[in-house]
Amino acid sequence: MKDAVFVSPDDIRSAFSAAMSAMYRTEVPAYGTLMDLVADVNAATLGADPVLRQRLEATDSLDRISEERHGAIRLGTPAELSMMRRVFAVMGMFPVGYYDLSTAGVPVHSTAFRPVGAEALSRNPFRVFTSLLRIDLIDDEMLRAEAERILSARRIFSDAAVELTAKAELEGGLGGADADRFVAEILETFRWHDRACVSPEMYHRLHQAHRLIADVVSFKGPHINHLTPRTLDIDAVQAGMPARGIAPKAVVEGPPSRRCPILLRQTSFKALDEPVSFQSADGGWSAGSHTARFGEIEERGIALTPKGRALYDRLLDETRKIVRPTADGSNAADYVAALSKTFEHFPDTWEGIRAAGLGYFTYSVARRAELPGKVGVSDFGRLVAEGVVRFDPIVYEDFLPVSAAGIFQSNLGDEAAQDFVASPNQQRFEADLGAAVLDEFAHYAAIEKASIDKCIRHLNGQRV
Ligand code: OOG
Ligand code: NI
Repeated sequence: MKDAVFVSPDDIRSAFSAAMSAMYRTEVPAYGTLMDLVADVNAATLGADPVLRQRLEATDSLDRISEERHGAIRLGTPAELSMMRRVFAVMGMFPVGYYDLSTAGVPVHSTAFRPVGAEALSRNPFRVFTSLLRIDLIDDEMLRAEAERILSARRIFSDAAVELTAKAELEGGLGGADADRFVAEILETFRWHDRACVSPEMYHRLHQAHRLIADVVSFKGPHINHLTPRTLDIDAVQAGMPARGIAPKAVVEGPPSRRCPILLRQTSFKALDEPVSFQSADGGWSAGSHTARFGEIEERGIALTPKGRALYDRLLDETRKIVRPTADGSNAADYVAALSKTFEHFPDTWEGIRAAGLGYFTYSVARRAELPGKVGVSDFGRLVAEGVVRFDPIVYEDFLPVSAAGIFQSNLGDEAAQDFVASPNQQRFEADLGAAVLDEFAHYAAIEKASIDKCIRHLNGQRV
């Protein structure tokens, strides 16, 4: 008989996220410094705000507040992407959303592998923003063929990683010893290799085509390029970086600082120039450097409905027409001022956001009440106003393409901005992935609807 005592995918994900964190801190010491700063800022924020502390105690596990929430990798081939999908599924992470970054001058398209469902997210929300190189966007045909040849020769997963993934699929999970081995084997795929697998000349040609192409093609595997803990005060961390000897990117991406946080705010320290060696045709090694790895922080707010998202996109667009943040930070203050001003048009109370249909909420019964008849969805406005039903924002768990592009750009070297013709190709991405990506809006809407249905059942049952 098969041993059916499987480790839960949530636990495998937690073990994996912890192992990545430990590895990345030793690989990139500046990242450890950032983690310390985040922990200090979070402790100070909680100390100054007992209400926030109480709320987090009730809804989150407070002791995990500063742990990593996401990381990112860049893959080279469809086969790598579809295998990565199978690997992440073992950890309860599924592809949500499609992000086309070609519009922003970055030759990739992406998805986020993440846990779905409130339960899994609360156990551990770790996600991996995963990009696939758009090799079709390399103009130089010879170079494209060379890049394809180099990529097709590499194996980014160990044999044991592939076997354990297949075993998990076949048997429906992994037992304790297998789960441990799985995490250790998968970790290898994300490890940094300071020996490039191309010659200095090839690296240079790839780099000329786009820095990101060099990053994907020149190495043995898709090294984790950043990890991102959650902060309770992103502006304080941004401001505190220079004093700890780390250089922040010019501006915080996303919405401005608000009373009611929306979507996602992110910033990072700039990628480090790291020593690597290249192998020449004669077999010798020569020293060089490569810039790819950094540390990031995130602060999350409410998930927006398509209507709320359209308003967000419009206001961001308007801001960027007034001031476009430059890479050197010289107009950062003007940008922040313009952003705050433009976003005055986005309601900044939870009830304002709810009443305008801009955000997703969960609803719950706040108090017993005498109700005149059977309650339905149409009564919700009134029940909320009367305080019978309370509502809480649903946290945004996904990413923002303009922000992601800003993060990419500032870490590829700021002169790297380049134009590609916008060419979203979700169908192609899904074919390469071997599955459709989940629709983020449908996901939040379903969580909201389930909470409303539960309330209605509760209220109607209570009335009898
Ligand atoms: C990914 C950049 C996007 C985010 O948080 O938006 C990202 C990358 O640089 O590979 O991680
Ligand atoms: Ni990121």
